[in-house]
Amino acid sequence: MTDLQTFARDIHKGLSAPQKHISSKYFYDDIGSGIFQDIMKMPEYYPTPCEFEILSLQGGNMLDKLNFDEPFQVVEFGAGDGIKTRQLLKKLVERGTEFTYVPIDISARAIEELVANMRAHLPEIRISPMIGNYFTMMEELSQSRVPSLLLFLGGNIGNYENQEVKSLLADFRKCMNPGDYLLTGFDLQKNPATIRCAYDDPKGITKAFNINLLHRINRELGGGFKTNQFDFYSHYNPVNGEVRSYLVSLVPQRVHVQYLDKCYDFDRNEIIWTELSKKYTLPEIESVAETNGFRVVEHFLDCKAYFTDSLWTL
Ligand code: AVI
Repeated sequence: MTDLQTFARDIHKGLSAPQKHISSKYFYDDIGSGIFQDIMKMPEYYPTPCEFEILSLQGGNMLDKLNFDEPFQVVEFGAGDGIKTRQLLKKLVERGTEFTYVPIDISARAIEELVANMRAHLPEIRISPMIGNYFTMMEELSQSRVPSLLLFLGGNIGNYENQEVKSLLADFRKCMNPGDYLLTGFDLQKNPATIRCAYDDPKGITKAFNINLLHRINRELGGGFKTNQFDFYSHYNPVNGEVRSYLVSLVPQRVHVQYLDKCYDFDRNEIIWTELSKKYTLPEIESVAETNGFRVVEHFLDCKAYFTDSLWTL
């Protein structure tokens, strides 16, 4: 099945379900990835500066915990622009450690920019980029016996539901050997108002990020969405730590999607669920690690305790 066929199949499945749903993984086409870059620059979106602080100030402490006695690889899933990761890699270079950086991203454009940036700032590092989705790349990596530090940063794990977290971690385990490490970014529970502002910004950048899903269906599948007939709603539940985001149909409407040759009906105020962004507590993170066969080495938190990069081993 081509990527377009998979996209079409998932859109049909999601829009014909009783509770309409479009997976947040479809946010990240070239335009959506650009909007996400803008989100990361918003003053309300705290995860990026918090994780930057952790990697800049505590990268050395993290490296002290690694027990590699031969050259290793640093494999990053969903590498994005790599600016935060550069803080950690810089420390490795300063120590004269021998390693290869393997950034993996679905977007060829993102990988090209990252490699160019990395070469400009840290010309001495060996980079072996991979373009594609995590799952295909993990298959390839599971054949490798090179000692590895896997990075899954940015709080991406928060976008996965419980069951998906389990299978993602099982996939990570498959590409790891005893003595390898996994460093995962988790957004932590905090004042609910701080979280609400990060996911419903006054300039409407997060709204544009969500509405781009409809533009993407229009562009790639010949959809007939009138995007001004949809609004955005996002809600943080401090009891379970979940931010859930939605598109809301402002009028009763029928939308035709050419590629699928199907129509989808929306009632006034009907919602399409677009994203889960789960916020964790430290005990929850420990329980996720243990129930999935990992041992927590250490949690590295920023000074406000908003975010943690959690180092695990097998
Ligand atoms: C990519 N991911 C970790 C972001 C998050 O915070 O859940 C995506 C995002 N959605 C809205 N704003 C940012």
